[in-house]
Amino acid sequence: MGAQGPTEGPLTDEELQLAARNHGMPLEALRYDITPSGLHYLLVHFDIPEIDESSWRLDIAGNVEHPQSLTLEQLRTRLSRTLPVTMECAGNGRARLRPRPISQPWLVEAVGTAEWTGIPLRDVLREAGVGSNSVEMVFTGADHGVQGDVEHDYERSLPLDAAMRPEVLLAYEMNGRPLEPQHGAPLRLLVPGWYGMTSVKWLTRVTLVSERFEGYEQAIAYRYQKDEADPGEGVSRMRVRALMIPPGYPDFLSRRRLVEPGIVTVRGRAWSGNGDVVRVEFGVDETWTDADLQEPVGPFAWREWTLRWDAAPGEHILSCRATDAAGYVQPVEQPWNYQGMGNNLIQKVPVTVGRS
Ligand SMILES: Nc1nc2c(c(=O)[nH]1)N[C@H]1C(S)=C(S)[C@@H](COP(=O)(O)O)O[C@H]1N2
Ligand SMILES: [Mo]
Repeated sequence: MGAQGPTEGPLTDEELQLAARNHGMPLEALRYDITPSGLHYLLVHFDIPEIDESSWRLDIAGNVEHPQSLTLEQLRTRLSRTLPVTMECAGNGRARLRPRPISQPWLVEAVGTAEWTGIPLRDVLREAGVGSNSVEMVFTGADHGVQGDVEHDYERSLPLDAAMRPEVLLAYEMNGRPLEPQHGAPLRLLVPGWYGMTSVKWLTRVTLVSERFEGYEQAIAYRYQKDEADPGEGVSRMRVRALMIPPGYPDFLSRRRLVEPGIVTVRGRAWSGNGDVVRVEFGVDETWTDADLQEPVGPFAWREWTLRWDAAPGEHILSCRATDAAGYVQPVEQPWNYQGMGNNLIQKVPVTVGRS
């Protein structure tokens, strides 16, 4: 159970076990503005906890003037907000790295967009009264386990300014239905624009603290590190990324794509945690053309892109690359970090056009 270093070897039993519990979004589901709940990606570190909703409470604790212990009913009767939000796992793309960090072996599909309903966290906090020397909020989930030899509840923190943004929700519905067990029932944190680890599921407590939180999932995991000894930098907002629906149809086992020659409309989605995506380029064998962009699904959600491609017979490599409003562009060459975090290398899809 100790930390395992990156490997060049074949997939391990541990990775297979994680891959069978968690799942990505099949790329053809990029066709939906809002990902049907069952197709949304899933990542659970430990076990899905068993929670009795009638005795469950959300505690607002620590450095607050009026500590609270709220029932689900009390939360549900407050003024709610519904937001479409694109969420991506910070480890997306990890399994393509060489050497490969050992963890959930995502390829590119750890993403989804759901319509989340909940109450703005800041409304609850303003009522509780944030103590003047608070610097961070710590969010505690009901799940518990061991990672890197450290036993802990799943806990993450946010600086006050990030936590008090109006789009940060205490969410109790996903796509118009009560949260399902695997997505954090009865209540989860939802932090639009940030990688998924921030959005703590099975939330039981929000604690206002006057010092930086140093828990495992904050200070050890989710860091951009050069190597094991490097303290690194905390992972936060989602890096810009575009994905395409692989065109044509697949070979069952290899999933290699077969495409008929002629005009093919290629479609995909692009998103960023640093403002709107402003450009998507589509590449055929490294010749790039600008794609057409549709309106974003929401201020914190992906936008569709399309391109008409005249598919010539032969073998081709298709790729796509997005640029965001902050000026970030996806890398064409593989960057690397020790935990395999925030890897937004361009997607490449090999296709065979015409029967060989
Ligand atoms: N309590 C708790 N919250 C959690 C996790 C977890 O294991 N436990 N996983 C996190 C990670 S790493 C991601 S990517 C998202 C995934 O959310 P989803 O499974 O609803 O897509 O939840 C985050 N919140
Ligand atoms: Mo994640």
